[in-house]
Amino acid sequence: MSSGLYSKTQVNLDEKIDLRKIKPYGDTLNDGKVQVSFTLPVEDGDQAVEAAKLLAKKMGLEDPLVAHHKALDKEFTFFVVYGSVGHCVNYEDIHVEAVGGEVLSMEEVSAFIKEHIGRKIRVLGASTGTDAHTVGIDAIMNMKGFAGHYGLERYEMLEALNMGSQVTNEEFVEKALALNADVLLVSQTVTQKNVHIDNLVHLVELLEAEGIRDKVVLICGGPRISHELAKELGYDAGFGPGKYADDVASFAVHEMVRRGL
Ligand code: B12
Repeated sequence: MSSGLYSKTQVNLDEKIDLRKIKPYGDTLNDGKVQVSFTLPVEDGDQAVEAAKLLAKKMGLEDPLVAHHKALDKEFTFFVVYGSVGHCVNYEDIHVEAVGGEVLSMEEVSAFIKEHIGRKIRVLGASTGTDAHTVGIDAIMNMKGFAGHYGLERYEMLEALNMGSQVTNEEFVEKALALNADVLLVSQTVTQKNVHIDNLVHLVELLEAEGIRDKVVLICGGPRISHELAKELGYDAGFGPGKYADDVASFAVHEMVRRGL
């Protein structure tokens, strides 16, 4: 990360960027332009547009402009509003808890396992609780992979089983015990009413009750999962969008070796 003032040469900026006070960039540096979208439970029309504008002002947007409004049905309207924010953040003060560590290729993961663990690793994954979304866990596990990254099922030194979606925590733990799994992968996509938090915590409690929490590498992932949240909930790591099988496998094998599993 750079510090203090610097100039970006790839865009035509005649001002210096001060990383201690960054604001959104719209048309010009520091104009603070943002776009927000939301739905209001009212019929589309002039009054609804005014309501959206007022709400945007209350959110702190200056000069809000309702750029788009569309009736979803008779009682709901969707809005896109542009405006400027006056706030800025100090980029240099931000410290993010990230998984970190070296990311190995699929072949390097296999070589690493052969050299440091000396046996195949058993990986169990599922989208748990009531969550019906499978694409995230499939992206990590399926043989064919996702976005150019082969999934864990293709890794020579991994035995990977994907249980699919809506797997209860009890079924998941039962399977983990039956397989003597080394690595557990949990996907959570629905976060409404924090259902993912309750579900993820419940799984940790079950693993602890069975006495196997310390014997596995426990990883969760999903569009709204951060490493920081995962750690808070008692997981070893958390992965969100833009992370693939190689990120997960690299973390898991290093973690196994680090903990002597
Ligand atoms: C496809 C989809 C569906 C499909 C799912 C089909 C299937 N077989 O999976 C269907 C139509 C069934 C569906 C249903 C529902 N859906 Co839906 N769905 C989506 C949609 C359009 C795409 C999700 C997706 O596939 N993303 C692609 C994958 C690859 O991305 P990803 O999950 O983020 O995965 C990446 C990372 O997060 C990470 N990752 C993910 N999991 C894991 C796990 C581990 C271990 C690791 C390491 C990494 C990892 O790696 C992946 C690759 O980088 C999203 C909206 C959107 N555009 O995102 C809504 C969305 C997720 N759905 C939503 C909702 C609300 C629902 C329903 C509740 C709707 C309803 N009222 O019935 C139901 C779910 C019911 C239930 N019981 O779960 C909301 C969730 C809101 C929230 N935050 O809670 C979204 C965001 C739509 C929205 N804007 O409202 N849905």
